[in-house]
Amino acid sequence: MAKKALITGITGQDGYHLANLLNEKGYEVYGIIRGQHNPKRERLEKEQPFVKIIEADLVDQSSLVRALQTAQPDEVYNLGAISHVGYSFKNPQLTADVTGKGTLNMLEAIRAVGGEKTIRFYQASTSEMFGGLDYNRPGEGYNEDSLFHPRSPYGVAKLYAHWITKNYRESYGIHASCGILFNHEGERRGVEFVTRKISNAVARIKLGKQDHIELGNLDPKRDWGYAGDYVEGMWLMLQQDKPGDYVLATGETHTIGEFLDLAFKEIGIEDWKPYVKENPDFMRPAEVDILLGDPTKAETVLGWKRKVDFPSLVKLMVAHDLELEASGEVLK
Ligand code: NAP
Ligand code: F7E
Repeated sequence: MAKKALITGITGQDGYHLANLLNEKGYEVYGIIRGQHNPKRERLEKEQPFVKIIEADLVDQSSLVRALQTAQPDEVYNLGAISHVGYSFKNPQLTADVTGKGTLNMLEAIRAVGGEKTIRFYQASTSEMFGGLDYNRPGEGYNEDSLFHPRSPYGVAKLYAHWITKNYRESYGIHASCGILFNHEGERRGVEFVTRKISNAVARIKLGKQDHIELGNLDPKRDWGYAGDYVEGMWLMLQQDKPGDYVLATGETHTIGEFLDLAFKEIGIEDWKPYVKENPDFMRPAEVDILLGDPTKAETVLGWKRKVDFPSLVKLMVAHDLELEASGEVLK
């Protein structure tokens, strides 16, 4: 019998990669779509027709109960969230409801259908919970034992989701694991995130469709990996006999300036400064200055390792956007 998986956040970057991975592994894949006319539904139906769509919303627990009753999943991957840090400052209560309490709603739905012993649960935790104040393990990278100090409503909501997942593991014996994932990017990254914003702008500049890009703070450093590698780690967590928490990261950190260097070099431009304008609208009330992860536990216990390195990541994103922009297709 094929295993069954239910994914929240199926229309997001990770949902796309994870659905493909599980499909390749022979899973029956169910995906939750929210909204009465979600514009991303058409694309999902076209690109991933194997996904069985269920209409539900993380803020509506009754809809999650029905989704579980329909899918009868062996595994639930909770990727759905308000995931943009800047947006979370503008909509903090919505972020708490979706990103924080949405996780509780799903865990309670699992209890409501009596799935504590039969359903394995993955929670999409984040490096944003660490907050980037480099006082924990200076220079060594955050690991599963590092202190948390979230710096945004998003980070705080994710920390609640992280701890309620651990609490339900300890209280009700649910096989629930948290992947503490550092930034991961790729050709399906939303254009509201800095890497995709840059790769897309670089492609458009090359094709003469725009002449500059407006960005906020260029100094922060991030541990950037490729999303396709990270969904493999999510799946591995749920295949372990025991649940646990794992950092997935590359162990390297780079500034936005370094991303710009490599991206502009792909179109033959050595000095990007004339093409980049500072715009305070993209700055945040509190910034996470540096994120660097230590994936030793995932590498040792899960046998997980990222395959795509930083220069290859930038290259693949720019190449993808050059093709997309040249084709005239609308960026979705
Ligand atoms: P993403 O592209 O922003 O996707 C977020 C998904 O959540 C979308 O499918 C969105 O649906 C869905 N969603 C939003 N509100 C919802 C609601 N009320 N009910 C149900 N679904 C809802 O995010 P991602 O990059 O794929 O990340 C996946 C998860 O990992 C997120 O939880 C994110 O916070 C977390 N994470 C991401 C990273 C990273 O670097 N990418 C790192 C650590 C953790 P719509 O399409 O309808 O808006
Ligand atoms: O910002 C700076 C910005 O929005 C990265 C999410 O997936 O990863 C992501 O969160 C950095 C920040 O990602 C612009 O201030 C400058 O320092 O691409 P981002 P993020 O905030 O790191 C974590 C791990 C998650 O969990 C989140 O869900 O870039 N920056 N100028 C800018 N950022 C944006 N978005 N736009 C700019 O114009």
